[in-house]
Amino acid sequence: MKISNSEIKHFKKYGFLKLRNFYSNKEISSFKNEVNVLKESKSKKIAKYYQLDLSGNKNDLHRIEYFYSFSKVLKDLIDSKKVAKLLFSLTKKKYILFKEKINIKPANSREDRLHQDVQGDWLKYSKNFITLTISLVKTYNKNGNLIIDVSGLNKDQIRGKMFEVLNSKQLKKPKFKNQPTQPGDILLFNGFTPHKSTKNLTNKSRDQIYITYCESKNKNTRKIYFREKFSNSPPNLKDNRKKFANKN
Ligand SMILES: O=C(O)CCC(=O)C(=O)O
Repeated sequence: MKISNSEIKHFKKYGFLKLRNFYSNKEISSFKNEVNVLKESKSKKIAKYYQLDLSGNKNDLHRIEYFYSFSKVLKDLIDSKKVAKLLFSLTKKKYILFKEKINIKPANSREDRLHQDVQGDWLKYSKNFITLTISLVKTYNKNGNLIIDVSGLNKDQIRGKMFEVLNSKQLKKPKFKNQPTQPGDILLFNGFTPHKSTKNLTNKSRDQIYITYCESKNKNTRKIYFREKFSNSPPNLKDNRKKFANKN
């Protein structure tokens, strides 16, 4: 798939880009099968995170991370020439894998609050990140599609504090726009681009794959990142926070 000059310009100007039908139905069904295998996997080598649902009574799997070496299908996707070419067209630089995760937004689950990815203290690993989001299902406002600040005014600078929810008042004239997708569509956004998503108020899971690449000469960047992440935030089987039903 060849990306046009206007799409490249769009990414540079606004810090994000949506591309329709980047993956075929066949590719998506193979990714979905693999995600289901990982959901069921009992392996302690991949990292799973659970979160309370909106009732505050049920712990649901909501993130799977660190599967690169344990899933051939997803490793091939991450390392594919198709993605490398796309990233090179957008940046003219060589990007390497920073982190990989599957964001599961189960039925009846909470929102993801406004943030810039670099607020996770990412700037110590690299100055530039791009996340490739692949929709495995249709996403729309009711099941919590991604909502991106499309103003292009906040895509080059960190605006929020580390590990804190971003307040839209901290942003320069943000313009939030829903980013509904069909299976096979992708969204690309950089590490500064503010984004969030609403609750999933449907009875089906909203599953997306998020692969983040970064510009770094250090081949161990991902390893170092995950080592630090797991020591600060180890995989959990239970969301230990107090019940927060409908508060956020
Ligand atoms: O899965 C979502 O809806 C948003 C997640 C997100 O913003 C993130 O993982 O950085």
